[in-house]
Amino acid sequence: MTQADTSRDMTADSALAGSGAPGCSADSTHVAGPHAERLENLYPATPATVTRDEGLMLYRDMVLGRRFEDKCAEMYYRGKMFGFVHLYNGQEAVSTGVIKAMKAQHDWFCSTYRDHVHALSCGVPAREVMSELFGKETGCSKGRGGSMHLFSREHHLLGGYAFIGEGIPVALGAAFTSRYKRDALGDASSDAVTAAFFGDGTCNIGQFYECLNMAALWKLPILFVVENNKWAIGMDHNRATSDPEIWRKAAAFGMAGEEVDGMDVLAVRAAAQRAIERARAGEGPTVLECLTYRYRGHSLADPDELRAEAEKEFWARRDPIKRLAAHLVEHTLATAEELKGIDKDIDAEIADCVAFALEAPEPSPEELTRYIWAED
Ligand SMILES: Cc1ncc(C[n+]2csc(CCOP(=O)(O)OP(=O)(O)O)c2C)c(N)n1
Ligand SMILES: [Mg+2]
Repeated sequence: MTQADTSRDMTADSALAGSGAPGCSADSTHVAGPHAERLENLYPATPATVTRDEGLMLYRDMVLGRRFEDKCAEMYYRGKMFGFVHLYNGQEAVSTGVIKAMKAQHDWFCSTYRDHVHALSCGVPAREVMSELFGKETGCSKGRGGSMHLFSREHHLLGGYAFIGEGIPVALGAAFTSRYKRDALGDASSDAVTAAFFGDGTCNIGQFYECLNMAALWKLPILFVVENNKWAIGMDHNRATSDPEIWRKAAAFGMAGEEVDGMDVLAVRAAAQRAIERARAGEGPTVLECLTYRYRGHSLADPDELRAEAEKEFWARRDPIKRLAAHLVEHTLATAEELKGIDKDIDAEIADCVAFALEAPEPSPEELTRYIWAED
């Protein structure tokens, strides 16, 4: 039985088990709409386990992402950043769950315009990310990219991309390279896996399907990580998509597909680990659809007036950071004081990165045309 078959079976079970899932008949879920109902009806995952060290590392990464983004909002409204800025608040479990399941500076990552937190999870220093957002020379893209174009060769971040879907073929190329080095050039150590992150709205454009096709055909080691936050700017996913269950589209290409609670970092991590294992074993790609939600508007220029309060409250109650904190305390893996200590350390790191970025130099005008060609 293929993974795609397994996933199909899981859905059949889930449909049967769905009516008994906790909270699915609650009014609050119903009011929050079909995306919320889907989350409540998810096939109950085997509870994921985590060690103390791993749990603290995951917690730290999510808090870093959250507080970094909150600081970005503050700096944007204070006029320190310009251009479009898209924040990731609410979706942290996806970045942390997937990227921390992969090998730093070995595997490859490709993002979108909503890329700050992906960069941080990849290990790009907060100083470099904040500097980039201020257009400074010390930024990870030397101040030439800005919010939507973070890049780090050192941390294998292949870029944030402003056009939706633009990063998917780039990620496919990285996955192809990894396979080509091993199979055609005989480098047995070439086992890198690539993760491509993109949103629900992006799954309605051609590049997504073209890349799924090639990835399945060549059994490429890639994870198509769909961050289904229900909205594509102001378009409700359920109004724009023939079958809103994106993970099912994997089966049409004969590849594995899985849906996961994207507000549960342990569940995301466990699903990512399964997909990574398959990819490294030469079993090919996976579509991993993470059901999640962005707490803020599409960008900081969006007043966020379209979305229902009940829907926002539903997702806020499932906050991934609070959820992991509760898990760690409940399983005596950490105390509330220890977690507060981490929060404090992160606040210091954020204050440091802002001070660093404010002080950092602008790119020199003499270097206006530098970094356009590869030899630079
Ligand atoms: C090729 C292209 N078409 C249209 C746009 C305009 N656009 C910017 S964001 C966006 C919605 C994307 O939604 P989704 O993929 O769900 O990502 P999210 O913003 O929710 O993370 C669109 C259509 C674009 N950036 N690129
Ligand atoms: Mg979306």
